[in-house]
Amino acid sequence: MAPQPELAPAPEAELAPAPDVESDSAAAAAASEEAPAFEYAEPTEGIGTPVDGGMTLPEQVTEVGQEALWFHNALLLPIITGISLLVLFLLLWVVARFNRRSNPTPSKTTHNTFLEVLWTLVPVLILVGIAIPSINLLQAQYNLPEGETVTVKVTGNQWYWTYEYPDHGEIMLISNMLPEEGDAQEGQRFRTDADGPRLLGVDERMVIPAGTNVRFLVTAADVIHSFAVPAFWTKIDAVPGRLNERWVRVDRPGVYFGQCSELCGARHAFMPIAVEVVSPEDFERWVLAQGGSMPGADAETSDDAAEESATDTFAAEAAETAS
Ligand SMILES: [Cu+2]
Repeated sequence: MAPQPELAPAPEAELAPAPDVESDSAAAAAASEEAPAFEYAEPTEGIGTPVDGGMTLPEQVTEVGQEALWFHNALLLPIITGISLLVLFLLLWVVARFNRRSNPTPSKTTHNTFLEVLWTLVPVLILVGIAIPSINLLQAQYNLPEGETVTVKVTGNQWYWTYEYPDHGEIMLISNMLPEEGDAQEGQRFRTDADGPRLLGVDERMVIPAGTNVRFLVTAADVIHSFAVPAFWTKIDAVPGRLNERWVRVDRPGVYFGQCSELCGARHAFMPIAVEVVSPEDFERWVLAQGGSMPGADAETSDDAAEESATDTFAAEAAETAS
């Protein structure tokens, strides 16, 4: 095995602003102090992680992914299998039935209109039958449904990922692969089982809320990378100077792993992706712990408070009337 290339210099120190330096406003400082600590969850084996000896597509945790998995398993695979078996049968039949020994005087027929129409029409119908659900599926992957959306800007770099949350107080994370215990330098954090499988554990995970539409804006800073998380049915190129878009909605909290899927240089194999899906409440805690803020947080809180007190008054009045 070739020796592993040198570890990319951790860009954390220069790029990530220290949280206490950034908090110039007293409010932000107070918020980050009050913010309860957020702890990463442990991955569940087999869901969002690779499986030993796994052959088929992984379990899907998005609606689009489940639809795509159905499309592959219930529609494409049976059709492919059927066509392959039919062609194999025809070949064997021709070999056995029409060789020189069993068929010494071959027929001189050259055209059969019925057969020609049939073998043109049937493939066309099969292709149309595949194309309709296929186009719907393609469209579903790109058309972000209306409603609350969390935007994450994903940037591929040689050889790490950065995640930005433009609507949540400019949170920016630099996600590097964690080295194995033996490879870690003195004092450097190394991977444990709680971080995930070998070559997939990262120091900073992307965190997104469950049951919410999440828009990924994907780009790259140097060469072409590809942002791929198999359990989300997501694989999209990260191209410098271009912004590619995909959306997911994951209802099941958990940790989901992926890898850069476009050959991008010496350490291409060492830029994993780890996405942690948490409840919306935990997402808010995480945002605050990162020194960010929820969009429209102030306005919403006062509105909610007003609404709540109104409801309380109404309830009290109703109770009084009832008694
Ligand atoms: Cu890459």
